[in-house]
Amino acid sequence: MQQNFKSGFVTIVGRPNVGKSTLMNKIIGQKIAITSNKPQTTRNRIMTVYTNDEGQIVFLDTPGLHKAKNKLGNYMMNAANSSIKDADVVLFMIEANKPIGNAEKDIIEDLKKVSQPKILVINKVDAIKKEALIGVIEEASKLDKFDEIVPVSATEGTNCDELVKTIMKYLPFGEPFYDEDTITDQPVRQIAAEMIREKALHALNEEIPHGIAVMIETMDFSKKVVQIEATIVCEKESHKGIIIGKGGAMLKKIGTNARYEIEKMLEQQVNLKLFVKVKKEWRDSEFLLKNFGYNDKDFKLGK
Ligand SMILES: Nc1nc2c(ncn2[C@@H]2O[C@H](COP(=O)(O)OP(=O)(O)OP(=O)(O)O)[C@@H](O)[C@H]2O)c(=O)[nH]1
Ligand SMILES: [Mg+2]
Repeated sequence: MQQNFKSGFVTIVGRPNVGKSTLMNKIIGQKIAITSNKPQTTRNRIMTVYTNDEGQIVFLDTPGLHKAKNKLGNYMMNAANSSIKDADVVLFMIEANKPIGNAEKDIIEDLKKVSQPKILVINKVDAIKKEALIGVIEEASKLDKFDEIVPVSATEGTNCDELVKTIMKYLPFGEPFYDEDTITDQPVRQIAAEMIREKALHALNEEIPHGIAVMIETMDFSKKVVQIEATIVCEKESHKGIIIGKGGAMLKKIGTNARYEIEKMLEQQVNLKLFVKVKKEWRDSEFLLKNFGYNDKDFKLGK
């Protein structure tokens, strides 16, 4: 390992839907975190690793910061806030095509307490005109709380190299934390469950996506075709009907789309069977939340 190698943890925080997971996936060049145009897509802290000749960045993607309305929400906010504590550098992401509002200003106020270097990432520059971007950067400069401001487009990849370089500037020198082959801390089962949840998020509307959890019941690699059985949990009988759809059409669509993604990830053929179950108010049940895998150290009892 060269002597001046850098390594450290970089947390990405921001309001829901600003593109945190999209950016992380783009930089590491692989789809690990699921993304959607619905807020509160990410529910866990997701670690991924990016390594180049200069150093290693361990990214922590976090749930979008919002006012929690249930225990799942509390869990998500704990996951985001504890990730800030673990970081060497904090990325705060906003969207170029939305004005900086009170919600963003409140977070910036909170970030004042953070002693680590902070980079303001202005995402979605592809969605506005160049002239408008200059105005956004000017407004952001007035915030005066950030060590750097980097405009990017996570979907197009614009300026992502520049962002990596900027992050490296602020990382401490040190040995890599993970070997070069490590991409994420997420087990294959978890990524598969998330891919199913993503396809459900894309296919469903209104409040249904927020009340969905996915559990992998079996994942059997013993045959040529991987056998997966998974349950989509929802909160109401009426939601169950919509998820299944007319003659099972909706569930089939979710299943086909999810199978395609899981096959790409595993590089193997998959036979995916989906079931739907109702668990009323699971988002407020500590027992069920833990049962669904939301059980890492960010779970604070009684909050
Ligand atoms: N036009 C445009 N859209 C983007 C860009 N980056 C992300 N998006 C879209 O923004 C939406 C939200 O992206 P996510 O990556 O899921 O956002 P997130 O910040 O991780 O959201 P939460 O997990 O809910 O906090 C998706 O529809 C993305 O395709 C970008 O650079 N340009
Ligand atoms: Mg996300």
